[in-house]
Amino acid sequence: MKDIQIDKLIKREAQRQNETLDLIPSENFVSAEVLKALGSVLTNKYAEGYPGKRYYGGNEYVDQIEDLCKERALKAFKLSPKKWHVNVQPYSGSPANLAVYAGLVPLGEKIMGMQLDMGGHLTHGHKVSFTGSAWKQVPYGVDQKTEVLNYEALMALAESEKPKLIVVGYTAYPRKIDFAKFRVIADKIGAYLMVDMSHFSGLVAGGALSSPFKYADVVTTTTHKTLRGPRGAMIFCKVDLAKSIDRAVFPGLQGGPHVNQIAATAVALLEASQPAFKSYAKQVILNAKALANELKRLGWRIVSGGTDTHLLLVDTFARGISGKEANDLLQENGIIVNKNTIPFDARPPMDPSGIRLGTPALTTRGMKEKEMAVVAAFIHRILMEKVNIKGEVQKLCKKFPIRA
Ligand code: DSN
Repeated sequence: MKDIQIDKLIKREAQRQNETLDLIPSENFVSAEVLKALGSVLTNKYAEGYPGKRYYGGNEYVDQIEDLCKERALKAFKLSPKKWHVNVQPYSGSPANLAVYAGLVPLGEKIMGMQLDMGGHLTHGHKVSFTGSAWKQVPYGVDQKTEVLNYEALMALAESEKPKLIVVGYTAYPRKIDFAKFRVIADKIGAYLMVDMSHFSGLVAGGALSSPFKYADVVTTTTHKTLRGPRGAMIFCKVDLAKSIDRAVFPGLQGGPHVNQIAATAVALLEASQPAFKSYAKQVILNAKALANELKRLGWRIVSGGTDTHLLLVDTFARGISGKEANDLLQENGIIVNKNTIPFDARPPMDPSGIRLGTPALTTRGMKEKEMAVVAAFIHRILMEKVNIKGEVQKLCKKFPIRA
């Protein structure tokens, strides 16, 4: 690159990624092919509209790219185009969720979503998000004793509040979700059931977690988490909702789609349809379980007692260490996590009681259960003995270089 300042910073970031352990559950490392599509000439093109119906000329190849991406998206999740439609234009997860509400829920109506501090997302109707001012959130959480969803309580809440749409799928919930039970709840009150599978879509594509498509009316996902694609998002919906969703995305909320991003998503979807991705998805969960079990053995309280997915929440404050303190100590040693509230947290979000750990990125580097035990021991020593083991962390990183 001629721009030496940016070039230097990109190289430093690559080095940072290589020399640290990324345990942020929403991050991952894309392939060289995904990067190539993302950095291609497709970024030069305007393509407002949809394939065959664009507002600009010169879209003959772009149309084929978007159609191919849609075809691969349906195939990756084993969906029939007779029943399911997909929109691959959302710029990211937040506009995707906003588009669903804009397309299906009249302004001012109720959306039932998980509270942010219990593991939900801002765009599930939190008051500081536009989704919480344009619509009214009916917040729900987990059971205080078990720290998992209580479906009877959810049914009672839905029946009393009668939201028009229920959002399921979270950013910090380590357990399996019973989509069938949510379907029963939604049917009881005539609400749409929307699953935001952003965190676990790669695990669904890889067959390691059960699919929400049998039960949901709409499914949103980002493309850059467990799915291991570029930053972006997709909205899947039943075909009868396609017009409302497409109109909400464009021209409702967005202008020209990012064609380079759509092409890179298509590449990632092809990768996610390969047998190797099945092993990856399975290993992500095995690794998360191994990490949780080892931390438990070392005396750490794991929220809900463990994990069924790619992530876990550690109640560090149970040992007198705040989430921020844990985050900072780990970062000094090259272990990158994020501080996180735990259910019914008495501490503020900027310095909560826990940390959130996830295994998608380390699994992409090729790490397995054996390495998870080493990582758990690193975390334990850093937090309990306040040792500096940056060198040991780097040594492990070197054994598992990032391939792209
Ligand atoms: N920010 C993402 C996460 O880390 O979970 C959700 O969008």
